[in-house]
Amino acid sequence: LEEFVDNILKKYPAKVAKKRKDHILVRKEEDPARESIQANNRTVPGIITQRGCCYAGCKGVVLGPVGDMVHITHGPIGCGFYAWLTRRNLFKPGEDGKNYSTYCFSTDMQEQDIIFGGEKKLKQAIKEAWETFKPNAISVHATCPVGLIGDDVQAVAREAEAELGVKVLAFNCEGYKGVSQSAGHHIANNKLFNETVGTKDEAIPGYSVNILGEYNIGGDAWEIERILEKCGIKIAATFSGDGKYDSMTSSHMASLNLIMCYRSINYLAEMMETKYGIPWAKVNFIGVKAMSKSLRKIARFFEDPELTRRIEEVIKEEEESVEQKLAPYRERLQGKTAMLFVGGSRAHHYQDLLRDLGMEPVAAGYEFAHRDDYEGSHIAGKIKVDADSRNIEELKVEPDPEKYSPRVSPEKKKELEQESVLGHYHGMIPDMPPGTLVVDDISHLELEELIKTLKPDIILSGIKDKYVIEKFNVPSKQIHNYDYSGPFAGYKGAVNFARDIDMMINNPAWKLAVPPFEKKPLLSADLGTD
Ligand code: CFM
Ligand code: HCA
Repeated sequence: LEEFVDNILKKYPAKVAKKRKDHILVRKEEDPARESIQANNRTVPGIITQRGCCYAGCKGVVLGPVGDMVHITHGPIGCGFYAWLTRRNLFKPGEDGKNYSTYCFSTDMQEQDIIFGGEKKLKQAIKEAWETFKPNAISVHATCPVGLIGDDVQAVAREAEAELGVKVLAFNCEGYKGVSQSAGHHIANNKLFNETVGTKDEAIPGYSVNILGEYNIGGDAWEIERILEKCGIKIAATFSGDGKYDSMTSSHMASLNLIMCYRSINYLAEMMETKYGIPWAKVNFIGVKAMSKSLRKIARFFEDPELTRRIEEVIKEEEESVEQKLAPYRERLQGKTAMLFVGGSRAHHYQDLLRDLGMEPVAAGYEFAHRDDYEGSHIAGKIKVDADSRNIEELKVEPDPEKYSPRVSPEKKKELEQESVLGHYHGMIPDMPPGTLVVDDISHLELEELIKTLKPDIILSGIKDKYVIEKFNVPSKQIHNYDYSGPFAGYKGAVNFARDIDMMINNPAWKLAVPPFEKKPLLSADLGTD
C-alpha cells in the first residue's frame, strides 16, 4: 500500500503531491492514537472531488428535512433546483397535515436583481410563501451571488417575521463560505441553537431523547423510531429527519441527545449541553451489533432496571429474527472486500454493517469530515483553526440562568464519560485495522488507481463516482440515497442492505462486460507539472 501511495503521488505535480500526502494514511500502528490525518482543507483546484458547497450543507442537509417549514433559496434558480428532494429525506406530516417537502422555493434572481439588489424580491417571496401555505416556520438560504452583492437577508427576515408573525430563520450560507458543505452544517447549527431550540418550554415525560444528525434518508428514521418506541424510549425531537419545527423548539427539555452524524451536528449538541445541561451520547444505528450497542448505551444512561430489561428483550427478539434472514446473505458475502468513500459519517457507520455481513472494509474516507471524525472527538480542541474555518462564527455559550439543569450528577457524568457512554466519539481510524487505507477527500485519480490496486468487490459511494467505478466492472452502491432503496438503519434495514449488496456483488454481469477503455484508450493526456 505504501508503494501504491508513492506511485499515486508521483502522478501529481510536486506541490499537489505535498498537499495530498497528508490526506492519505496507510494504517500501520497497532495503537491508532499514534496515527493522524489531515482533513477539512481546501480541495486543490483541478482535482475532481466529491464535495458539495456550504449552501448544500445548510439548506440541503440540516434544514431541508424539516417538512412543515417552507425553505426559500435566495438566489438564481439553479441552486434551488439542485436541493429539490435530491437527498431522499422522507417526511410524514404531523397532525396539522403540513408538508412542503415536495416543493422547491426560490427567489429566482435575475440579472437585474443582481445589479439592483434582491432584498425586495426576497421580502415578497417570504410574504407569498406565508400567505399561500401558512407553514410552521420559514427559512431563507443565501446562495453565492447574494453574499457577493451584499443583500441583508437577516434584516429582511427580521422585518418579515415582525410583520407576518411567523418565525423566519435566515442563513448566510453562501456556497463559497467554507471548503465544503461542512461549513453549512455549522451555520445551520448556530441559528437553530440561537433561535429555535429553547423557545418553548414544554415538559417531556418519560425516557425522552432527541435524535441529532439522522436525516431519514430512505426511511431510516422510521425504523429507528420503531425500535426505540418498542423499548419504551420517547423521541422528543429529531434534527432533522422527518423533523417538525415545533418539536425542535422544546427539544431542550429532553433528557438525552443521541448523535448519529457527529460531523453535521456536534456543534448543537455541545451548545445544548453547555446551556441546558443536556448531555450527548454518540450512537450508530447502522448495523445489527451497532444498533444493539447503541441501545445499551441508552439503557446505561437511564439506569432503570425495568427499561434495561425491556431493551434487552427487544435486542434479543430483533437480533434473533434478523439473524435468520441474514444467514443466507452472509454465506454469499463472507470475505468480500469493500471500500467506502462517503460524506462525513457514513464511511464509518457502514463499516459496522459490512462486518456484520462478514465483509472486510479495506479502504475508507470522508469527503469533508474533520480530523475528529477520523481520530476521535477528544482531539477536537487541538485542531489548528485555519482561515477558512475562522470564517464561521463560533458562538460563546453559557449556562442559562433559568433553564440549565444537569441531567445526571457530576460523579455519574464522569463515570459515563470514562466508559465512553457520554460525550465521546472515537472516530473512524480506531476501527480500521493495520493494513487498511484511509483517504480524505479522495480524488477521481486516486480512486481509479485504488480500484486497480485493491480490486474491491464493491464500493460504497455517491453519484459523482458511481458510474466511474462501474466502468471498471466494480459495483458501486450509493450510500447517500441508497440507490432509491432503504431503509438501511436498524435491524430490518440491515436485511434490506444485505439483499441489495448481495444482488450487486453476486451479479454475473460484472464479469461479462468489457469496459471500452480496456480495448483502446478513449482519451490520453499528461498531467501538468510545476
Ligand atoms: Fe452526516 Fe448525512 Fe453524512 Fe452529511 Fe451529506 Fe447525507 Fe452523507 Mo450525502 S449529514 S455527513 S452532508 S450522514 S447528504 S445524510 S449522505 S454526504 S455521509
Ligand atoms: C450533498 C448531498 C449529497 C450528494 C450525494 C452524492 C446527498 O452533498 O449536497 O454525491 O451522491 O447525500 O444527497 O451528499
